[in-house]
Amino acid sequence: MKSPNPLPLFAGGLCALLGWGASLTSTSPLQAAAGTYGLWADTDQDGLDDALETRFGLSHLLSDTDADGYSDFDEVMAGFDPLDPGGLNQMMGVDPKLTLEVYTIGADTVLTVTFLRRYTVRNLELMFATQDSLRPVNRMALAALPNDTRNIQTSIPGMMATVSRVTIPTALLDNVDACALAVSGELDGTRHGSEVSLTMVEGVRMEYRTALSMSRGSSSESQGGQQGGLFPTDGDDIIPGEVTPGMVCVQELNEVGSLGLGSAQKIYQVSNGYCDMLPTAKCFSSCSNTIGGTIIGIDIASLIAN
Ligand SMILES: [Ca+2]
Ligand SMILES: [Ca+2]
Repeated sequence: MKSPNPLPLFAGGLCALLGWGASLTSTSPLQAAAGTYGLWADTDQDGLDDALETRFGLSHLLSDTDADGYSDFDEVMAGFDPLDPGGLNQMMGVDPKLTLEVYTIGADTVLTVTFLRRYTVRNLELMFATQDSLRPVNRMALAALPNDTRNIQTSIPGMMATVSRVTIPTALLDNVDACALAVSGELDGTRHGSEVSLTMVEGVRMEYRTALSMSRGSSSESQGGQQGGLFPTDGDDIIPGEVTPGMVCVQELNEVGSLGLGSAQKIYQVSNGYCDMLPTAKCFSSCSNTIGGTIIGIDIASLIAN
């Protein structure tokens, strides 16, 4: 685990955004291979950016990949599988949701916060956790960065959706091996939240996902603890030693520590790592070498209870 590098190049500005110093001159930004995805690009205009559609194994050209009448965005927000056609009534009774997604395109990293609600959104807060701390992201610094907010038409009865994106320099994340981001806020008067865990594997920033992506295709049973898979945050990244296209590097985690607000910051150690089937995923020859590594998480339930 590298230590945060306290170089105050942007004292009070971008440094304050994520809570530590970042040296833009000493970093090595990831190289985008073919530039497949444009920043904020949402070619089929369904509310999911192209880079996120790829993460979920969806078509960025078709707003309704499985042609069941519900857009990919609606299905992802409602918690249904956008690759499995559903019944006509599946969108009834969907709850308000707040989600956070992260993707990287070379020197830019996009944080996407999506609200699905009937009425109001209040008291939004973005949190950032490393091995050593959990702290709120500076709201003023966040607002000064390139950002975009749009409303999305949904087919979910009574629900409105808003997608809000902000672009941060990828270099801000280069001094940490493992970190987590979380968003929380009040939707229709009730607190909701979402978190993303990021970790570096052989120079590539990977996202640890438990939801959606792992709900289909993974055939192995967990041996205990939390189970999820590693996905590159940059869809153009070539994974070193990628050996089995269509498989994902599955990680089994055991909680080994916590601190921060009400113990909301969690430290997990990888107890098992192996390749398993998952269409559109990637696995790499050193998957099992990640055993013993650390993944940082934010316990949303305890965070929003504080
Ligand atoms: Ca889209
Ligand atoms: Ca669909």
